[in-house]
Amino acid sequence: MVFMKIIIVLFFMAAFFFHQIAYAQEFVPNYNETLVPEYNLPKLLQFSNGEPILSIDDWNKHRSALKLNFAQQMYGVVPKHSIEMQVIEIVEHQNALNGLALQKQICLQLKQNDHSIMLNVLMLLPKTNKKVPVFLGYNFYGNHTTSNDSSIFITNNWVMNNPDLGINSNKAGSVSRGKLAYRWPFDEVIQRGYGMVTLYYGDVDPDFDDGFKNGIHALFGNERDSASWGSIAAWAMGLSAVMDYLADDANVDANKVAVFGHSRLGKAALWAGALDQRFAMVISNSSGCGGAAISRRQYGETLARINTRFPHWFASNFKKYNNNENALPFDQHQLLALIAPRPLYVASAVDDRWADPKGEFLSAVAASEVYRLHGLNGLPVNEMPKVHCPSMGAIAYHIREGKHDILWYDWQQYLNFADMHFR
Ligand code: GTR
Repeated sequence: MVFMKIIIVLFFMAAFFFHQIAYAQEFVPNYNETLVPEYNLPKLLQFSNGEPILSIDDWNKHRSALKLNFAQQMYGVVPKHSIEMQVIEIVEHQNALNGLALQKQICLQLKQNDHSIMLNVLMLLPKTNKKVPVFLGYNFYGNHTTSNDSSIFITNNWVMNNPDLGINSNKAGSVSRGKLAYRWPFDEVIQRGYGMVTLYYGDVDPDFDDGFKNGIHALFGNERDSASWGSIAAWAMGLSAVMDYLADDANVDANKVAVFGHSRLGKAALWAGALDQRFAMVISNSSGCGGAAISRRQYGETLARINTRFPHWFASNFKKYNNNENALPFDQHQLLALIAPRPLYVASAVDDRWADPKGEFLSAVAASEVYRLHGLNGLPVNEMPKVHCPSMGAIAYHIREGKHDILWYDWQQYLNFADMHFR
């Protein structure tokens, strides 16, 4: 009997495994614009009963329902009870970056009953008595990868293997120190009067499918249903936890915190910005499918593909829409609209077709309607701008040369956008 059960379980495990492999091998992304299916975007200025949204008040009423819908059907609903946060330690270095910056490393503990996690937050700030605006965003492989500064702590948490960075066995070490510094132009950001705040996303929730047993999910118990939160919602919650800290930091202007993220971390930044209105600006760098890009276009990465490859990112309800995008009760232009009227930047790269640059752009164009309702101009253009021709209103968009990455060109635009809205 026991033997039979083992055989049956093994059979199902093998079937699941081969299905995943087969799917991964079968998937051929569409990069042909003429093969993008016809679709109708759900209307932005319409209540779910079909009544028109005519005022900001109407929008705010609808906004809560829309947010809930995104949570239940896509990113997942976060459990209600709150967790405790404590600042365990702040290590300061007055002369970081050759004397240019104040560096702080803050250890935040999030706790619930007997479970706790530690977030290690790295801050680089201009040396001034004034409170400064900051950019807050996750890094992919640990704080120490953002700079060669040997005082930056190395995370003990699980990290994704990456032979190029010398990361094997899911363990970070000093070999990867500074390896991604090109993504973090600390000197220039500080010289422009901004601070930079970053933490490793795996400190909040390690990025693998562990059945939601580790990371921040573990602080909330094991009860789950089809609408329960995935990892993107967990990372969004981590950003809000850091915001809780920043609200009290003496060096930070808490009314000018721009939350940003690249790729999967751009998806997390958008969802954090939609949920937490303390983020005064939101920047999505190549966030693609499940981020800024319109799902209904099915260009590049699709819902079926993202849900198969990363089953832990979203609520399991989201899988209902695999190859069934038209059944979605919303699309990603509505996620962007949840950020209105706060300034929003959407950026793409030419060679990053997987993230569907055009789909990201169209989403920003569509979301502009809600910015206009607020008396703002949204994105100033309706036609896709040429490469390296950023367009900036309350919504901004650019497409740059090159691949899926966050580069100095992107940062230059984000700094200009911040100057436009924060100065
Ligand atoms: C890809 C994934 C994208 C994007 C990217 C990244 O494999 O398909 O949705 O998130 O990873 O985060 O770099």
